[in-house]
Amino acid sequence: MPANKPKFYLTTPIYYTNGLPHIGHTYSTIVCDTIRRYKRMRGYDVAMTTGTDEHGVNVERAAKKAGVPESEFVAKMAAEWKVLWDELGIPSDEFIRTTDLKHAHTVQWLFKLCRENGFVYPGHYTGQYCIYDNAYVDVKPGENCPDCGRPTETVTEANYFFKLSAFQKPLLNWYAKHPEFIQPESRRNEILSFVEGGLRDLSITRTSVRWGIPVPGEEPHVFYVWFDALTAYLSAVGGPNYEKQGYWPADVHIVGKDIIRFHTVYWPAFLMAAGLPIPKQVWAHGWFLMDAAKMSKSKGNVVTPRPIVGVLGMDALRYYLLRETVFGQDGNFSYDTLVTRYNSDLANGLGNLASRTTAMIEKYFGGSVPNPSDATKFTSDDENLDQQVRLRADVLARDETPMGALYRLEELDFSRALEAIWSFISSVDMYLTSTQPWVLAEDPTKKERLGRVLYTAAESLRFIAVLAYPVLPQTAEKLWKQLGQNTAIGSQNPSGLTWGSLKPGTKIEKPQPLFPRIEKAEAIERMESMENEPQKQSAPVTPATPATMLTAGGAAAATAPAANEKIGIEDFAKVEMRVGQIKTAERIVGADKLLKLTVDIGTEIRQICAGIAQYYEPEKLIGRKVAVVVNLAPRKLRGVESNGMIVAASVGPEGRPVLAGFPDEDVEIGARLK
Ligand code: ME8
Repeated sequence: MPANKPKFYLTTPIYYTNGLPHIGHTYSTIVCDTIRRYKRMRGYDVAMTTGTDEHGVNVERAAKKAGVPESEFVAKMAAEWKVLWDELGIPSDEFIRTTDLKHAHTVQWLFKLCRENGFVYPGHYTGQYCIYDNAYVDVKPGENCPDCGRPTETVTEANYFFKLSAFQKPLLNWYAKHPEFIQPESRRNEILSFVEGGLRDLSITRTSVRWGIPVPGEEPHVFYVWFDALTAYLSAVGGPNYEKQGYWPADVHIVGKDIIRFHTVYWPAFLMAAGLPIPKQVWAHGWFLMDAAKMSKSKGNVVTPRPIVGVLGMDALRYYLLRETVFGQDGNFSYDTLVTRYNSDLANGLGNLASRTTAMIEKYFGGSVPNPSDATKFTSDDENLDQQVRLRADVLARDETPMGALYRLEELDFSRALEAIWSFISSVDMYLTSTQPWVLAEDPTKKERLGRVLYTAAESLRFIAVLAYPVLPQTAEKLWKQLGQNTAIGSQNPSGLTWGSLKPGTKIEKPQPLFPRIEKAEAIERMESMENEPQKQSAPVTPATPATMLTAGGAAAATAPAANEKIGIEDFAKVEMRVGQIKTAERIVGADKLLKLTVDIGTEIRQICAGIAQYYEPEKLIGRKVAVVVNLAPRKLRGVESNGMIVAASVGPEGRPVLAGFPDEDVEIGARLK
């Protein structure tokens, strides 16, 4: 990988830990993951941060109600969030908790800079506060929060104030100079008129709350949760040493429209006061509604992702959320439309095109991609049809025309990008219907023509796989493999797609359905009954697992059963562990924790990434025998494919990895551990 890849940094909101993720949170995270995959394909070195916002009076009270210390309460919740993202295949590159020490240091440093620059002063605040939104609100005592409608509380306390009023002009100048900063346009107008209306100084510390980051030397002051939480974006990529990592300023903060003001007014003002770079863009998407109301835990109208993923798969959820709603606008969620989309667009649309094409190549050409003969010569009427497909494919893969899916992805216009791809899918379907390859197959003199038609369909599928990958990563990868491609689809640059690159003779895989059709009523019933089951604990409550299987950040602990839950021997037997020998080891540019290893496991040499770079010198690992989980599905870590896991003990509070090994006896490479 070239060392000079441009960096791209994006973030989800740092979610509150007072509930578990629902479809709304999942949407923001899926959006970020889609952008991350897209940008990686386009050659960027991308980092994505998500995390948990764990301080504040709300958490203080929730922990009290649960009868546990705050730290225990938030640790359990944060683990749940992290596990869910890992399980859904959308883990962040940086998962920041606002209770992390490195984060506390960054917040205190930011405050110090703002104070040294003269933008902080002591005072007293009396007014109404909404503990749910963590916002000071301009209402009278006894009135409800104008944003969420819940009761407000009167707060009187000594605070440090931030001179937000001094930033009215600098902010307006910033918005004028960077019209792309607030997206979409409608939100920009809303913020402009808010700031033009004048800004009042903001209390950024609190003395009536205990559960927060202390203001050094000023106890009992703790930081106001938004001063704290926003800073997490910066702590995740180096904090005071952000320049070393090179990801700051963020390229885009993806947020819901509920928190746009904090991100486009407070946050740039804090950064300006401290003299730090301002993020390039804040993109506020709309809300998912249930029965016309915002889906939210407090209203009890939430839908969670696990049942949907369990019944229809993660790609179906990703497709539905990104296709159904224009990015930036509100959307309605319903199981009914979800299953309708699944059956029409995924099972009948993409799934059907893929299976009919691969099945015909299997049947008529023994599973080898046929030769298109001269792909540039178009003579007969039929061949004009070929040309049309080819031209449409070329347009789809362009980023300078609004008809191109790439253009739409670049604009974060996901629904139209998908619309363009799906309209191409139906034109390829129509092409097959008009050319009737099954009729051509009956006439041996038409064999060449038949080959050309099926080549055209298969090559179209290759374009579709690459272009759909950011949204449908699992499906695109399956399709890619079905087309006999053995490169990593995630590193294909879609703008480099060239018609005719699919090699004739390539062996395709046996056709397998990408999306089995599903009966609507049954699917809905299954999802609803799973949704109504009591929430299953999926995260280990304490991280006291004795051995961690290491890839990045020990993600394997993610799906471990709770400490007291027993598994049967048949469960253990599913994990295939073998003795491997490390052949090469190198650091990965831009990933401080990871080493890229090649490991001989007896039958083959595997590439495996392990999160041990901070504890092991690569040179010293060569020749070492290790325990390897060999039947783990391959995954990408920092853009590098990892095909297995190295087993290590996790030692001490930091979880220092110590490689499991065989120092006393000589063991054969490839021997199974049981
Ligand atoms: O606000 N539709 O955290 P939060 C779409 N901790 N998106 C939704 C949604 C819905 N119905 N409900 C939630 C906080 N979201 C703060 C953020 S950032 C420094 C601190 C998404 O857990 C959306 O992105 O309440 C929204 O902005 C975010 O979750 C709010 O998450």
